Amino acid sequence: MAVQSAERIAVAGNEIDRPVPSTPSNRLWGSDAIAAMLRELDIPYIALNPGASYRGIHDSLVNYLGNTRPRMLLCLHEESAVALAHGYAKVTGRPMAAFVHSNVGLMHATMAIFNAWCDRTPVLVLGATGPMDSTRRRPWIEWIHTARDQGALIRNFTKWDDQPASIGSAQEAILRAWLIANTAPQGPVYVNFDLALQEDEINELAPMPMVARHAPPVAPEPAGPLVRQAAALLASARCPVILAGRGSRDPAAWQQRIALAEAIGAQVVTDRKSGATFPTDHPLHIGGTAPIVDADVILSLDWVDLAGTLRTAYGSRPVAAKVVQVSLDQYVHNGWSMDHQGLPPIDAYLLAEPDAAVPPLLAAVKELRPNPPPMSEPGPRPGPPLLSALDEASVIQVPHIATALHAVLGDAPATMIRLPLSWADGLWEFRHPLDYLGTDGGGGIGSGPGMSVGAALALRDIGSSRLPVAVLGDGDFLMGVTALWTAVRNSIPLLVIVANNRSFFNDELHQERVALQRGRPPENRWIGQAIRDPDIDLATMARSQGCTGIGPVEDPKELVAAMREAVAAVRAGKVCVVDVRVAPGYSAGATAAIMQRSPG
Ligand SMILES: Cc1ncc(C[n+]2csc(CCOP(=O)(O)OP(=O)(O)O)c2C)c(N)n1
Ligand SMILES: [Mg+2]
Repeated sequence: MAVQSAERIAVAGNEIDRPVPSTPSNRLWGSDAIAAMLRELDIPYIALNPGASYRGIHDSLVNYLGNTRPRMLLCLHEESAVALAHGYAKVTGRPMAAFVHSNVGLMHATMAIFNAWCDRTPVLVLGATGPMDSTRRRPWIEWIHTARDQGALIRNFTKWDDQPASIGSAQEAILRAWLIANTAPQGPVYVNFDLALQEDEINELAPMPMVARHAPPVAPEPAGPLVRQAAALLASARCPVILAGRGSRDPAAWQQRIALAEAIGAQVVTDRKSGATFPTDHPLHIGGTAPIVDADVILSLDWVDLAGTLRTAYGSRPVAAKVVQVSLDQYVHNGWSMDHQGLPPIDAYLLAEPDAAVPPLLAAVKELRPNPPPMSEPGPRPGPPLLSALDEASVIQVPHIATALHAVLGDAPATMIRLPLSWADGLWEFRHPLDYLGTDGGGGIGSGPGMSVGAALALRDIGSSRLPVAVLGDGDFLMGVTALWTAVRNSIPLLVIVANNRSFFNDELHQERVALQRGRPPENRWIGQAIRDPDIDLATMARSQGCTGIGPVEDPKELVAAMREAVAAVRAGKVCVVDVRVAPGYSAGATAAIMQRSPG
């Protein structure tokens, strides 16, 4: 078949990169059967950076499947490709795929895979190698494309990987990987395709595994006696606390969590690492972990680092409260990474997903305690500075970003996809599970732009009217900035606000702390940290990729106008970046000083 150039068709901002049809032919290649399996699973997208190791499958995706279901999302870096898939799954709870080139592409992708692993988020990572048959290798290049055990690069932070040796086993591997990724605790998986397997001609498409008979298992309910034991503790608690950790985006599960807290009058603590799991403006929601030490019963709903949180509250004293743990997490602890965190004392252990455990717990609690305790009036809560603060301030502080965005958005729904370390609790209320999506999981910066694009893509595809907003640190933005090109290319509306303190500032604080401990000059903290001289023009970086770029905004009085322009651009379908030069400093004390305290 003659090689034809692809036609680029832009249709309603959604359908691009449509290939010219191939001449009908009976000839088939192994990669066609592999691509057909991806179609069978109805995988919507493959974020990728190309490479010759998977040129066979690349051809099949374009010329056999017509670049639809799955559709390619070209990324400028493999780390963005996986981060994009991570962000997508954060919204949908279901994986999309990311394809990375042999060895080197996977090496680029490793941090993003680690992030997805620690965030217990499903991503189907696909890769390639070989040919494993050395007699078939092209000189040099196919030797450096081949590793004896490529999956070893990421095996310690994936749930499963495989390198299938036949088409039948490749199809089964994709299906198995899909199932494992989708089963709680969710996580990334890796399937690696031999180049020869992809490029060998095949006679026919053998019958494929029946996807309908391989549905991901339904989340198991915790055992009845354990539910009753935990419910007895909760129902008789005088001062219960719920630590609402990892949770789904399901609004029904959200309501059940609220009902359980109200049924026992529990104070509820949420975690910025996890997405929104409880309404932050609910009278029972408490900012910070202070009430833990007074609790007589603590219910952890898959709280990240329960042992560490208890240790912070109790110090070296024994944990006085009874502890109920609801988590499946130990199923993925493997001993390589310590992301299993400390070992907490537990009095009732419900080995279940919180979404599956809360309804039976609620039912059992209601039987034991039909009348919920009265709810006390909410105390004063911190809120963003008043609008007038923007007229009075001489420099922009991070909380002013919330003030300006509030002023422009009013009550219009938004999804805060990411928030930086400098974002204080109370600056934004979360009233729905899609109001906030949590952090990167593995602490790997540079993930912010890619994850934001993936989440914004998912929000677009589910038809959400929410404004997709990511507030990113400048360091995070700069490491992953080229992910934004993929958003522009694919008409994915997104607002990125860079809280630009022109520094890897978190680490300036570390240097300051160390210097103070050692009696050395803390004023040197910026050396090797500040991103200045030259200052980087972030708005130009954004514009160079086709985004709307606004800023640098340095005057607090100009912040609302900048946000207004940005929100209008995103509502018109654009990717917009606002470079907000913020004061370098985000100690809790400094932030608290400019926050207003509003009654309830
Ligand atoms: C890949 C990676 N490299 C380095 C770090 C260490 N680190 C943690 S926070 C941080 C600074 C982040 O800078 P920025 O995004 O600008 O946020 P800021 O602290 O300035 O608010 C760094 C370098 C990391 N977490 N991940
Ligand atoms: Mg910074």
